[in-house]
Amino acid sequence: MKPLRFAIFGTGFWARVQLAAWREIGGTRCVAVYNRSRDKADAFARDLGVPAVYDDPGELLVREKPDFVDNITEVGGHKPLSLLCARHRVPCICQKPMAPTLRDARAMVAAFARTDTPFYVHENWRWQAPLRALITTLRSGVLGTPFRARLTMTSGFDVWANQPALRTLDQFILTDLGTHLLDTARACFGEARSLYCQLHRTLPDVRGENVATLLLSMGEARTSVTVEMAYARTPLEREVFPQTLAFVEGPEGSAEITPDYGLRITTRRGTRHRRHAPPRYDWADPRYAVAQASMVPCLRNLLGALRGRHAAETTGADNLRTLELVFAAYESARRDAVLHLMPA
Ligand code: 89V
Repeated sequence: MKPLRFAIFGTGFWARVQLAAWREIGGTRCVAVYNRSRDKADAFARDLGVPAVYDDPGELLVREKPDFVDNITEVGGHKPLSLLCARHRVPCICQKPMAPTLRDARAMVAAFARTDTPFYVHENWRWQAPLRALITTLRSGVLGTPFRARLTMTSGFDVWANQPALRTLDQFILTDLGTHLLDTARACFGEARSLYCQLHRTLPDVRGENVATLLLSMGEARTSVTVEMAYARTPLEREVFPQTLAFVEGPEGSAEITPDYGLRITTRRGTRHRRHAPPRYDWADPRYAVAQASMVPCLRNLLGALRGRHAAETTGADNLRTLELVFAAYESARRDAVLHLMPA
C-alpha cells in the first residue's frame, strides 16, 4: 500500500519524537516541515531527513499537497494552522490542547465539519500501556460498575526544562495535563454529569495554576471520580513522572495502577498483578518513556482512521467534550461551585 505523505507543522520538542513514532508504525512518509523560524525547520529537516522545508504553511500545502498534516506547534498555532488545513481540505491532526478557548475549539471542529475533512486530536494519554490495560479491564465488566475512582499524577519533575512555554501560560496544569487526565477519565467512566474543582498556584516562576483537584460524577452510574494533578516541585519519596496512578472500586472488585506500571486487579478470587511496562524505543527519552511510547498506538489509531479502516477515538468532536471539562473546571474553581453539565 502506498504510504500516506504528510507534513509536520512545528519543529519543537514533541515534533522530533512524534516523527520517530510515525516512523515506528510505517505506512507514512514525512515529505515536508513548516516552522515560523526557518533555521529551526532547517535543522529539524537535516537531523531527521525530511526533504522539504517551508516557513510559509500555505505554500507548503499548495506545493506539497500532503495527504494530511500533523500540527505539532505550540497551542497558539493550533487554531490558525488547523483552520488553514480546513480551508485547503487537508485532513489534520492537532496536538493537545486543541485550543486556548472552547470557542476556538468549537470553531475548529465546525470548520472541518463544514468541509467534510477529517480532524483529529493527538491525545495519547489514554493509550499509555497501564491506562489502556485499566480501560480494557473496566470494559470487561470484571469489577462491576465502578462507584468510585481516583486518578493521580503528582510530580516534582521539571516539565518546564523541555517545554519552557508552559511557564508563561495563564492557564497551565488543567490545559497541559488536565486535558490528558480528563480525557482518560472519560475513556474509563463515560461523560461527566457534574464537576467541582479547586486550583493552586504555588510556584513564583510559573504563571498559571500548577495544582488541581477535581471531583466529577461520571457516566450512567454517576461514578465519583477524583482527579488530582500537581507539578509543584514538592519533594516526593517516589517520582513516577509521567505515570498516572489510579484506584477504582466496583461491587465485584477493585483495580490499582501502581508506580511500576503494574495493574493489580482484586476480585473475590484474589489479586492478579501484571506489569504493563511501555515498549522501549531508542528514540524515546527514557524520562518520558510511558508517555512517548503511547504515541505509537495513538498514531496507529489515527492512521487507521485516515485510511478509512475504523473510527478514530480522539476526533476533534470527541475532544471537545474533554475541553468542555477543562474549561468547566476553571469556571468551577473561579466560582467555587459545583457545575452541573448534563440534565440529571
Ligand atoms: O504530554 C504532554 O503534553 C506534556 C506533559 C503532560 C508531559 O506535561 O506536556
